[in-house]
Amino acid sequence: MNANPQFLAATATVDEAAIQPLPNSRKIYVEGSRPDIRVPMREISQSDTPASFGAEKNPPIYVYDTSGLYTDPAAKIDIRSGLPALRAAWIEERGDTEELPGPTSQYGIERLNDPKLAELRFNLHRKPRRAKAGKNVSQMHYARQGIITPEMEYIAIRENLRRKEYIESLKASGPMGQKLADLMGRQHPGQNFGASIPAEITPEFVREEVARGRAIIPANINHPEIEPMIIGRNFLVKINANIGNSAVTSSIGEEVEKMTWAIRWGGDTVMDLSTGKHIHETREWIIRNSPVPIGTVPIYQALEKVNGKAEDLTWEIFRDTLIEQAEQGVDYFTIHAGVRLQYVPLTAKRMTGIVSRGGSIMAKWCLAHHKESFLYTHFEEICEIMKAYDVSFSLGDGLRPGSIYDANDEAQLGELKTLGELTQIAWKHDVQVMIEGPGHVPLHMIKENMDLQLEQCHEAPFYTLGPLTTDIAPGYDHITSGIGAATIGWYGTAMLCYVTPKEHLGLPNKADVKEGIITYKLAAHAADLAKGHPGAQIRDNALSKARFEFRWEDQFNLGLDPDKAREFHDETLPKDSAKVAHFCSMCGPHFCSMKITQDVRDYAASQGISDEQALKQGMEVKAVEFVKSGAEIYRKQ
Ligand code: IRN
Ligand code: FE2
Repeated sequence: MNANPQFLAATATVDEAAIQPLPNSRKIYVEGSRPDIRVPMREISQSDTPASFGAEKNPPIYVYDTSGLYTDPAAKIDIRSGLPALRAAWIEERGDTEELPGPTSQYGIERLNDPKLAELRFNLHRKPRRAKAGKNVSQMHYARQGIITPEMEYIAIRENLRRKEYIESLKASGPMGQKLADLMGRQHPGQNFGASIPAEITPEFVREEVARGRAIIPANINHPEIEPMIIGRNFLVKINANIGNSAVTSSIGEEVEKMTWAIRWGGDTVMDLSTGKHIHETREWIIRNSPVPIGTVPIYQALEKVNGKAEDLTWEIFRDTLIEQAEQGVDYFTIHAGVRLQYVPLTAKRMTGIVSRGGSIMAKWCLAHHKESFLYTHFEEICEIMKAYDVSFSLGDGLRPGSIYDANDEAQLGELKTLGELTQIAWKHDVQVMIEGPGHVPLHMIKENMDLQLEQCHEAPFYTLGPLTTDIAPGYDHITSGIGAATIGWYGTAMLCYVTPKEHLGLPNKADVKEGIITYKLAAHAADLAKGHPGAQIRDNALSKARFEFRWEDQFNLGLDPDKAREFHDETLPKDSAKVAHFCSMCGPHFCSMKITQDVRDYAASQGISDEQALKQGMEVKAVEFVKSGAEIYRKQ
């Protein structure tokens, strides 16, 4: 990374392309019980059904929006001052926190006093907050006292996506609307393996799930900029995108840009895995500009502080790092406290040993000192820090399998059991917890992994890296893992950590980040559908209808990646007229099944018979018609 602090000024503007609203999309805000609860959603508008299909009005649909103010044309974006502190009033009015005069971590104080860093220092006047002595400011603590926070209400509105209102307004719009409401509202029941998702998410339901530990709301009091979200198996499946510089690449500006890019395509949380120089400053810039929760792996930075020598790590250095990051506003910490001394020898039998970075750092420390991990022995003290800022645990899977060969082995399952014990300790402190999972697991072993996690970790949300379902496709591991992610999401995993095409090969660039996100968005949605998440199918139904009616623009815009869909369509049929054509280049004009089906329906309607009867009775007649019309098209060309 460039040593000259000036580099930041040069790159500190948001990429214009990344902040345009998506095509035919508009950001709307749904207001809650108070005017400062304004929940963003993306409204995608559609064109009318062509006359030949019945000239219906297709009302806009609403989708989950993670992109923050960046896609709101009314917002003024200045990444040098950061996003507005949406939650500041909610945090303050609870009366249980206090503003500190400045950072209290030793490292934070050093950075603040280093004149060489003046240019890189973000938002000089921001003062960190901390719980008042004896107070616990976690969402779980409030939930367990029966308090519904504004964050919980916000989340309830967000998860419902105006589905009920959408269906009601369709119904109210006349007979055509009623028909549409029926079409849009119908979905397969799904199979959810014990999850229980209500038809309508209420703030009280959010509270109950958080109190029970079945869901978490990552929301550090020092990250008031976030738009609250929830991770739990009775809610929409979420995805995480990893970003971060290494010693060799990227600048702060680039990392901020990767974050805005990741949320544009649907990243629900972002993890900053930076290990290079200026980690502290990079993180500050990312947090101040991020509307989604930010996670980190604090042991990475602690390791930097001891110049990469794992054996030199101490509890004191780690503790100071936790406080430093908690005061900056990190919303969840990956902590590999399940890597216990006794498990390390079990990894000797493996094909690929320990593949987790954090896991290998801790294993090395344990072996070098022949001592139990300080993360494990100081776990209660870590809980004390977590509850003073409301940082959630993401208990790391330091012993996850790094190959199909090692899947569900003793080391992995031993660690999982320990993570379950630690969960109960954290819950004793009302600290929020999710559990990280693998890794590499073949399809037939995924269910066992999920079931064990639910049982041993007492239904704390599972957060898995894929898993990759085969090892034979370097370059395509977003796909090998997307298959596993959809599967484990269906079984009950609450958040899926994305894998990009560069997995095992190199650091992802912007294109890889997008590819990883879209792949994981579709895996998460496939899981929601399979679980029968209420209303999940509305978007599928809308897109299918657009596809059937040859509303090409709507088909692109309702999809996860409108740009790519349009680009692919343009490759073979570039003309504007092709966007209204009743065929695509895949089958051409003569073999389009959708067109043929519509012809069958029209024929049935004209004969006053059902589609099936039409198919039976009219086959021969239709056959002759098709030959004729086909011949006509040939002549025209
Ligand atoms: C997610 C589930 N299991 C692991 N992860 C992610 O892997 C975690 O959230 C973080 O982004 C990264 C940590 O990697 P190491 O340190 O375990 O390799
Ligand atoms: Fe791997």
